[in-house]
Amino acid sequence: MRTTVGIVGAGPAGLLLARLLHRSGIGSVVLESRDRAHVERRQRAGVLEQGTVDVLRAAGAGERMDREGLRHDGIELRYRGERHRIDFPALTGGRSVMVYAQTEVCKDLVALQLEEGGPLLFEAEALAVEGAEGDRPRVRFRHEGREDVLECDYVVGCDGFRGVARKAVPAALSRTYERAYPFGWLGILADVPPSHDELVYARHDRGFALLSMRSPTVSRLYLQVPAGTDAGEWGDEAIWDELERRLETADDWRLRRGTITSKSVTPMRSYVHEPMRHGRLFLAGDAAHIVPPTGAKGLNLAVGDVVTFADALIHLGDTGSAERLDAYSETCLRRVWQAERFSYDMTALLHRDPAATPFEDRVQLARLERIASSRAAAADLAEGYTGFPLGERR
Ligand code: RFL
Ligand code: PHB
Repeated sequence: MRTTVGIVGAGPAGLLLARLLHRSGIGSVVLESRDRAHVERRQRAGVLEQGTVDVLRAAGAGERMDREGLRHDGIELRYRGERHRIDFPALTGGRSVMVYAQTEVCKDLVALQLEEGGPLLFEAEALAVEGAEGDRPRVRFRHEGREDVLECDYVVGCDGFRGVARKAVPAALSRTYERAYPFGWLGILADVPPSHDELVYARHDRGFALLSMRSPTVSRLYLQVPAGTDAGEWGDEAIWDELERRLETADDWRLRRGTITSKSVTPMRSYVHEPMRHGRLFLAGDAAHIVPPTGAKGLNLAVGDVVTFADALIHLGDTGSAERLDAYSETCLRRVWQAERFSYDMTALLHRDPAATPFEDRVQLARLERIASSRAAAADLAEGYTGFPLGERR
């Protein structure tokens, strides 16, 4: 099999890239190791930055998002029983975010790709990317019990943190930066209307809690738990009791309880692989970098990477100049590191570090008070949350 761009992985990065290329008349083949149902059901991100929303619309993939997504103009920070709203449009000159689940983004993109786009092969596991240094890179893969080779002009590794594409960068050329956190998130989905109309990020002496949502009738909530926690250790009532404690306010706000339909623990990690390009292999999304979910940045970063790649390839076709393609890694990494910093700061601001001293705990509260009392501090958070510019070039 032969194509212009071989895409490994049909998460949001791979699916959106295939769509962007298709709209510009560039051929691609997407290889995805899991089946369609798995890709469409994997519970993950919920918040789309303004820039991501604009990209999905421009790619002709925004119709259902605009109908069913929930525009959010702010978030609430909660600590010591106090509630403080961050007003995004007022602090950023009009920006907001959209709550529309990653599962739905993926469903929309899969449907469009199967209807209009190039091949999207499910249960096609990439085994290795080879020949990245030359001008005919290949993806070796297994599909329907047979091994096959996809020959390409370019390969984009969109195969997530545990994928194979990154392994094709020689160790001597790789630099990795990593931080593991001593806690994770226990996440639940529950059949109950959200208890607040905006997301609530709560810092509590017992640990962080987050109230989010998937729709007007489905809530998504998270609890900070020690690293290595098994979701099975937590009974449903214990989860609701703990959420109630951590989200408690001094006023008459109440948490609504409902049937829990899913329960899982996510470890928290910061990770960056540099460079994001090796020869004709380009890494995009979680294949190149991971952020802890506190800043809601992972999916949005993946979108930024593939937009940068697609723009650069289109520019090459239009002008003959490979300048943008050559600058891919550098262009992406500038935005990646801003998101890494923001996600790290949001995590430190809101989580209980078991090793923190009483002094550090007080500094954490002082940081929250600073955001609640200074427009400049609140604006910094609002700018970071609503997103850093997409595909920014020098
Ligand atoms: P994905 O989504 O991991 O997709 C990679 C795909 O590659 C496939 N694959 C392979 N295919 C073929 N051959 C192989 N050898 C392969 N190996 C792997 C996989 O099956 C998969 O389909 O990466 P991508 O596309 O880069 O997308 C990244 C996002 O999924 C991720 O950053 C976000 O989900 C992170 N994230 C959030 N991001 C946000 O922007 N906003 C949020 O609110 C947000 N909340 C979250 C999150 C991630 C979470 N978890 C579970 C990590 C909340 C949570 C709890
Ligand atoms: C979610 O709804 O899954 C979600 C929202 C905000 C975050 C992380 C996850 O920061």
